[in-house]
Amino acid sequence: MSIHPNTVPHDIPAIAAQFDLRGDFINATAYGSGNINDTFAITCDQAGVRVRYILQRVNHHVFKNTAGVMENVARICRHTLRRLQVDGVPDAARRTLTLVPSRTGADWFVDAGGNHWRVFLFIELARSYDVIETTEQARAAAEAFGNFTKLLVDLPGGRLVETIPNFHNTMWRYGEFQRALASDARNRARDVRDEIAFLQERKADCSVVVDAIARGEIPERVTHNDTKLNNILIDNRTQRALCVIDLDTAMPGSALYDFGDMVRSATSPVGEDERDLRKVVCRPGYFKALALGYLAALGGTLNKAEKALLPFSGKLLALELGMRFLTDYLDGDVYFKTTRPGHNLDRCRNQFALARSIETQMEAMARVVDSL
Ligand code: ADP
Ligand code: GN1
Ligand code: MG
Repeated sequence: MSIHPNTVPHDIPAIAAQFDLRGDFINATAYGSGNINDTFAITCDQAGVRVRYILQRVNHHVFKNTAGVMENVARICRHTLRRLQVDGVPDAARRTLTLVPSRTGADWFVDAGGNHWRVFLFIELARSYDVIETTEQARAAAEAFGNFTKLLVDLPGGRLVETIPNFHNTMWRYGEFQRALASDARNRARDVRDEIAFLQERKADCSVVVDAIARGEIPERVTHNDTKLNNILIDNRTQRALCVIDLDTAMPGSALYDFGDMVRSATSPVGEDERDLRKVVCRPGYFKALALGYLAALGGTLNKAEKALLPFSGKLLALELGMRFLTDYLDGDVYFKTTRPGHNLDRCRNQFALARSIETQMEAMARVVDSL
């Protein structure tokens, strides 16, 4: 395994001291299970009370325009808070991410090594789930992600920065896979003949949404683009979706990317790391719950072409992510954080198994969408 850029240690107390934290630093622990950024929970003593913050290092190998990412995030946070306050929604500070300014009053801090750091208020009494537990969570999460797109319709200040160009351009991703395969930097292609064949048989799927966008049938919307279930905080007490987090990829996109990524991440009873592929299946009850929730928020907004492609979008996003894991495996594990040899390949197989499961259910899924 290569040394991933994210394994480099940092002086966390010194970095925390660069932010306007209201209290004395007590400790910092690595937090969460994200694949990209480094996340820490910081505990401070605030005049006798323990308060926590989230400190994050934005992965600048993944997000090349780190300042653009931070500007997007700051704009979205401010807009969301304003809207919640105008609407008189209670508990507003738990329903949106809130940036804590640096000592110089900026929204983020850049250290001597060029790392971009930010701090959010820690949203307490809520948590994210790597594997969904109930259909009610699925419905609530889908509604929250749908409302996120709705909320950003009138975001002031123009178009958001495209933080990762071509992020969900599946055809471009296919080109990247072909590039990795041709160079075969780690001599690993020989281990993945079946996966390569699986993907090549589905090459035509990769252009379905991008072509529909190019023809003007699918509109551009502000989407989250990383709607896996652990990017939403669910309230411990009410079990309702509380706050959409991980806003780094929020940018112009398609509703199909958000819905598809939810189907991919919330319908299987096991997570992306599961190696027993017999357990990786798309459960129809969870698909229905996601469709119910998403359409409750955006049913009146989505056009006919978008609705018609909702079942396909789950297959597409599972295929796309599996392809991204495969590409990273071929490249030598340089993009996603990995914790064991073959981790990316295992994840690829998991996502391809899920794509296969969705593929067999697309007609039934279409009937569900029609019935809603
Ligand atoms: P990554 O991009 O690496 O996935 P995230 O922004 O999703 O990073 O954060 C990782 C995890 O940290 C989340 O899944 C969530 O559990 C937790 N988290 C992030 N922000 C907050 C917050 N403001 N309050 C509480 N927990 C948070
Ligand atoms: C990454 O940051 P995180 O862990 O929420 C990735 C997503 C993938 C996801 C798969 C910027 O998301 O695109 O779907 O892993 N984010 C980026 O778990 O590449
Ligand atoms: Mg995340």
